[in-house]
Amino acid sequence: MTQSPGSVDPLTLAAGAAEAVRRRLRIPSAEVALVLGSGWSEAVAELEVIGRVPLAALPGFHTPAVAGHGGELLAVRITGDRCALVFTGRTHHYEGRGVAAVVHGVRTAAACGVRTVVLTNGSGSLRREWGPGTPVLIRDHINLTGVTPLVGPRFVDMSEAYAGRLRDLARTVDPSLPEGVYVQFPGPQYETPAEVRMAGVLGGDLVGMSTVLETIAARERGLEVLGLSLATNLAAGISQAPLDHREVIAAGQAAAPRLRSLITELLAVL
Ligand code: 8IG
Repeated sequence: MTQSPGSVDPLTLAAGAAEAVRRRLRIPSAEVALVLGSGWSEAVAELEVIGRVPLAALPGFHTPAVAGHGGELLAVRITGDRCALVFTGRTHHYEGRGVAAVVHGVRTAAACGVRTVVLTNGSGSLRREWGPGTPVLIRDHINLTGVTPLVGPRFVDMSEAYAGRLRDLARTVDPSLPEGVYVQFPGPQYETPAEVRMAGVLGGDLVGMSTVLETIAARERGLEVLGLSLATNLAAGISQAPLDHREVIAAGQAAAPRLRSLITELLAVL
């Protein structure tokens, strides 16, 4: 029987999942994990896949519910004997499985020995100049979900949640990458125009429904985080057009060649 996060201690569940990952993927170790969000599924197309397992076959994982998200864990070769773990989809907070389920991938990666996690997502942009298909480095975040994956006196430092060192490395690969503040809303409904204006007043540049809780869990485990957001639409009220998830998928497809080289070159330098 597959245990669900919540019924056992989350770190014990992650340790068990990591054991299953090592057994199923037959890789000695991985230093980097990559989580593919909306619009990013094509980004690993150039990488050599050396192992794959359905997420649902690993303790504590579920098949992601969102169109455009995959449901596998891949092992890809970076260079020589260096490997990365790639989660082709994620569990979102709005799926209602609880916060521990949302961050189980990050905790499992940490239990596999990963030191660096690359979290990608699709987002709505508050900046007109970051039109659909613009990749943006996440400099900082604002958690508007009202929840946290941490329980108890875990006073984790979040003053550099997204490592400046990794953002600098990303800019060696693509100097044109802008930086912004990502605001996680609970979803699954998109924002009202008033909520988007609020996010802007608070200092946000991008709005989305993921990543922030995973970053918190990653920092608690001591992982360095690189956040990459693909602005797939202008946020509600920035553009007058209604939002449509198909637009998200189309923006990802249009940006695919750029995202492919970005991810391939990035993994080589991380
Ligand atoms: I893709 O405009 C994508 N995800 N909250 N708002 C929120 N999430 C998103 C959006 C958006 N676009």
